[in-house]
Amino acid sequence: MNPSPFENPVFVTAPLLPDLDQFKHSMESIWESGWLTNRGEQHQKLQAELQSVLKVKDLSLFCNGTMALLMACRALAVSGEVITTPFTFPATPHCISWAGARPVFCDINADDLTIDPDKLEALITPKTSAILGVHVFGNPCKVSKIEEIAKRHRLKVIYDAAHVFGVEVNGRGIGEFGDISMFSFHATKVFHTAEGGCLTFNDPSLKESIELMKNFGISSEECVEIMGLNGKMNEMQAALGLEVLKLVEEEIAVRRRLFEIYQEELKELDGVSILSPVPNIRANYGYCVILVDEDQAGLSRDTLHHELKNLNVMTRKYFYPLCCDYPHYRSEYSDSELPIARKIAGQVLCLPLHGRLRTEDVYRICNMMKTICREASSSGVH
Ligand code: T4K
Repeated sequence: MNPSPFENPVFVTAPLLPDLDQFKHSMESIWESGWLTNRGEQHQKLQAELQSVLKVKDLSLFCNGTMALLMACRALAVSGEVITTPFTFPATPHCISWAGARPVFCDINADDLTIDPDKLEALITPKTSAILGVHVFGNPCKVSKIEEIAKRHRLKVIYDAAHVFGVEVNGRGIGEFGDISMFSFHATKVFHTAEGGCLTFNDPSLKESIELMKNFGISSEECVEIMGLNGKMNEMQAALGLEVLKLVEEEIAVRRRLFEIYQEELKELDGVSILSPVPNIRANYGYCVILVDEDQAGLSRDTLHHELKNLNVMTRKYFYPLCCDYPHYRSEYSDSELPIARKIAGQVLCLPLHGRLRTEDVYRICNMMKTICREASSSGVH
């Protein structure tokens, strides 16, 4: 029997929302204080709490992750060429370009979808100033190898840590690796402030320049020291973050249970493999990612995406197209380059995963997928 569609669309994610009365209470105290932005009380509280939750030496809050990443590139004075991955959100290469450097795309590993350090070294030229790795879908880059290459060639290392809130590698906060890491606190992330983000860093001398940069370069009433911009997080964002933070551990636990159902239910689906957290990490279950091998599954990723959409299941093709295929970067790359990234971009699909989903919704989505795959292989339609 054909599965019946969900009554309402099931999105790939849905924001974690705190109790509204509790949030109103926070808003009242902001109203009473008359202090809405520029390092207010909520901002300072959130900064302190995140420092301990993320297990990092220092951090600086931002209005969004993209602005934070741009300022990380500027704070480290990247120039010339920056080696990065094509399998990411547009923000990653765009920040390199806005900082005045050229993104050079390196292929990815098929096992964890992060930048492949074994292919990285061949791309280093006298113009290379930095490596910008992305911890994709919660899986950390191969940080030790990258650190070793960067040291040998005296390169800066920036991590786009938009997807890895709360992730730890062998007990260390993921934000400790590299020179600077950027976390996104967008509404679609495990932890969020509606829009927001932060930079984490170990070198205390970076603090001053980052703080100056995100506040127009103003160091005192009469002194504008550098050419900064406005990257500040406001009090309403910070207050939302403080409330969301109280719920994050439970959110991750619920996501983990739902993820394990997907894992169990989909394990015998031919040609469909699920991306599992790599060993030795504390995962955050931000995404449920599958790869569809058309030859084995008997249907393409696009067909599965389309069929699920007809049943009101709104999966997403993160990250297709690859960044190297955007018009801005396209002329520099041919179709035969970056073979693993190209293959993965053609197979990847993100399934709904968030704490507002019910267990029965996940079973229902898995059953829908089994029916779609069964019918495709019996009819031979790709
Ligand atoms: N680096 C990486 C690796 C990133 O993935 C991102 C952002 C960034 C950098 C940049 O960080 P920020 O500057 O954003 O802090 C979404 C997010 O908007 C984006 O933040 C995220 N990555 C990306 C992976 O996913 P879209 O274009 O797919 O968003 P949208 O509006 O289609 O939302 C996805 C689904 O989420 C919707 O179908 C429904 C649900 N949703 C969304 C919003 C905004 C809600 O239920 N409520 C909401 O308020 O990019």
